[in-house]
Amino acid sequence: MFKKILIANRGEIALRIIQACRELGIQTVAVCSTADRDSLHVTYADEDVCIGPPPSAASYLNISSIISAAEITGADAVHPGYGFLAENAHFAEVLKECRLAWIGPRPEVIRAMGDKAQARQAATAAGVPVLPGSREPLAGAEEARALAAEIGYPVILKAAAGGGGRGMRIVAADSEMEGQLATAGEEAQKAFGDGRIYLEKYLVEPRHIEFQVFGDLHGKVIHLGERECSIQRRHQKLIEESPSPALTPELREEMGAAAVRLCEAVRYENAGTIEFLLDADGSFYFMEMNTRIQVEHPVTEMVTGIDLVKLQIQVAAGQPLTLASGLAARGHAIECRINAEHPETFVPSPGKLKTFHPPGGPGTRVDTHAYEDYVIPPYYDSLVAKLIAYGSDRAEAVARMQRALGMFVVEGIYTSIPFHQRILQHPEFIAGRIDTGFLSRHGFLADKK
Ligand code: MV4
Repeated sequence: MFKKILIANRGEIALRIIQACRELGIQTVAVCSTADRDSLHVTYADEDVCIGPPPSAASYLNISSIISAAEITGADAVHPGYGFLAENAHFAEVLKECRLAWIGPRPEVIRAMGDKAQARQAATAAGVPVLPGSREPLAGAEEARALAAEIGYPVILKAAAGGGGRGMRIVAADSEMEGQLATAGEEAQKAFGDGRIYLEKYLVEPRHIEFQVFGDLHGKVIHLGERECSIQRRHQKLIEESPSPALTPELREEMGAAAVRLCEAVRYENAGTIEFLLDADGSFYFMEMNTRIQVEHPVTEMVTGIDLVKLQIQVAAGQPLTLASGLAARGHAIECRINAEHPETFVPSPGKLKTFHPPGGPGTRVDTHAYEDYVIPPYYDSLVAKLIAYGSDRAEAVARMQRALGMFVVEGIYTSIPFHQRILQHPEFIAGRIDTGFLSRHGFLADKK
């Protein structure tokens, strides 16, 4: 087992990794920017190293500073968390060259799945359903128009180097194709330094359902059930839950088996997520793979009873997986992401937490790095806390979430708590009738003056 892990991240996930390390008897090294010196991940780590000024590019994305921090503290492994360098294949490679263990999948797999067109090909080869579309990135507008005519409009253009909704364009008709393809290519080139675009049939208001997968270093792959993540705004998830109200046991088994097949085909190691779109008729299609632990991992932990972050560390150290796929999940878990932002305009609201009382009580979990008098810096994402409610069934989880949101007191900044309260009391949400069109259809995104 590792003796000392450097955590290449900040905020709640850095703290979450420290909790896992402490339970495993592993020493921890925090890294921080000068804006994060008073952050709890620094307070709780056994050692800490300042790696640069506030902008992420100069600190949490600064590979040479992070590797120097690992070397001077004698760490033997690095956990990347999510975001920042978590899906940077180059970082994983450099660590290995420095004899530091990487708590994540092999760099080749990170790179292959990071190319969304290549990931689509891998899914097809593994017999996992994908939406009708291009096998290779598009060569030009002629090819795009011919393919779209064959598939039928609407279609969607996606950046091969994108993911998570960045650089997407919906094309409703042939007359729009040439212009949209040019814009998509320019945007992708600017954002990712890679202008390659592929095309798919566009599904209208599908559900977003993702499977938690795990691979060990000995070739075993399992899945740990799904998360329903349809409540999103601008491709940022706001509420996640497990299990999905939309899946039957049969569909769960079929989708889980497909997720495992793809991971086996690429010899996947460590924690990962296979994202699917689920159509209203029960058809599912591979969308993309995330090669990291995700923000919403706690809902899977609550219904499976498995500590996914500890499992990541154990698997990276070579321990074999002893769990079986699709083990019986128990009960229901919902997560609300509490952001430092105005609940109606979504304008970021950094600043000092004058009051901070997270709720407790039965079936309630709060993952946060915040505390009273903590100052949320303006440089990073706006996540202040993840509130997770667990119940024996969905109705109990919803009731507990409503109760916990009402008892969560934050003063000094705006938060998304009131926004979550409105969603949690909506009859369609309570009935589980949610899809990616839910927020706009029910007026949750309407501009308020
Ligand atoms: C789609 C789609 C419909 N059809 N692809 C958004 C996030 C990124 N991972 C891909 N996304 C979508 N891809 C096809 N072929 C609809 C979305 C989408 C979406 C997906 C999940 C949750 C919210 C969404 C909101 C708008 C669009």
